[in-house]
Amino acid sequence: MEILQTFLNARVAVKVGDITKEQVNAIVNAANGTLMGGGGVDGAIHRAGGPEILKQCKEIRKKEFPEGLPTGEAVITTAGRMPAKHVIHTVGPVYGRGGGDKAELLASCYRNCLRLAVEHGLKTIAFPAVSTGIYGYPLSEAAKVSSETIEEFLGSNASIDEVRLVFFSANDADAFLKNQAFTN
Ligand code: AR6
Repeated sequence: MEILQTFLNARVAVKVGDITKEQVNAIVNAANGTLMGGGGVDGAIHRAGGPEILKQCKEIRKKEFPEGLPTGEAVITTAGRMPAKHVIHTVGPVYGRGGGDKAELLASCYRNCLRLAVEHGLKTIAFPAVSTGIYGYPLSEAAKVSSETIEEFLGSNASIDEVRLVFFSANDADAFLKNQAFTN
């Protein structure tokens, strides 16, 4: 599917599609703290990428996060059989659960994924709409948080060439485009 719109001198592109098919250095997974897979985009990524992803997730749990990956943080694995090279797994906030600043946690997801990409020398990264499915974060609110966070990050980091925002439906992409806060 083609690009619907670009922002920030085409360093950000918005499209509709299945993120497991994206040809980028890394795709982001909207995971949960167990890193053991799940429904939504998480299920699709593990199915498309094959068992090597879960194997590496288990290693990460054992070595680095025995209690689970905290909300807002991110880790990187292979993408297995998918066209992308890596999967960056992040855990978005559950909307409406507990206290804390949901927007700040969602911003941390985007920031930590981008930071990991930079640390691994990756130049292109595709994001799904983290937290806006099973975790219930309204897309209109998430659009503002993700766009502001991405713009701030790209403004201070020249090494990322493209951030692709991949929505599962045209409706979701439209909601994003109406509510995003990119300055150009
Ligand atoms: N490509 C792109 N976007 C997708 C795809 C796909 N193949 N599949 C779904 N989406 P969700 P969350 C969209 O629920 O809200 C899992 O069980 C979807 O339409 O996948 O962060 C995890 O294990 C929505 O816009 O993630 C966690 O337990 C967006 O991806 C929990 O769900 C995110 O929806 C995480 O919930």
